Amino acid sequence: MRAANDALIVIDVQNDFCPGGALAVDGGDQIVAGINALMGDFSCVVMTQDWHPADHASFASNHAGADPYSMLDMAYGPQVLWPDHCVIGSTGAQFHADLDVDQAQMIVRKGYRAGIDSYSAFFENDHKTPTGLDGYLRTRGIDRLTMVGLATDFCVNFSAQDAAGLGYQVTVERDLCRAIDLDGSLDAALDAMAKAGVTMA
Ligand code: VGL
Ligand code: ZN
Repeated sequence: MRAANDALIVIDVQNDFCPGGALAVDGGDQIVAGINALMGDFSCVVMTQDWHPADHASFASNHAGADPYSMLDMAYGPQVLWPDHCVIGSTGAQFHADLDVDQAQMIVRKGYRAGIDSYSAFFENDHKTPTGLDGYLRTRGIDRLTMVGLATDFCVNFSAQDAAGLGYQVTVERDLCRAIDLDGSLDAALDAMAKAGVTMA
């Protein structure tokens, strides 16, 4: 069992990020069994759930003529336009059927505001609007985080960087993550996480 100040953060292990889903990540389903086993070691387990309204600004379908995986400049910075995914209430937004959700004490939903995306478990993509997770962890006395899930180069990456910036000691378990890898985004993410002081295990 890990110490009482350790938490496991399970990022976006949802149907749409697994094979057959709308934004499928290669091998996304291969990490589920390992995550289920690892959760048993932690007295604090948090899951995040990408959770978008159908008119979400990160969906290419909501921008006339825009292709999925193209870029758009938003007020808060550059944004990748994604295929519609993790729509509130849809099957794609549900956790993978084999993920042992019962082991989570807290589920943080993010990306529910139509005008702004939220990759990170801590801040929306303006890097300012909090999700509330920092308060939850601090009030539970947590200062060390292990992160796993999908996708290494987007939601895991931004969550890990934000957590390090907030003063948590952060380890990403790479074997229990899978990447989208859009135009070198995985290498860029690994670099950025290392610079932010995140440990790769
Ligand atoms: C994610 C793209 C869009 C992720 C979420 O979980 O990494 N990526 N929404
Ligand atoms: Zn999303």
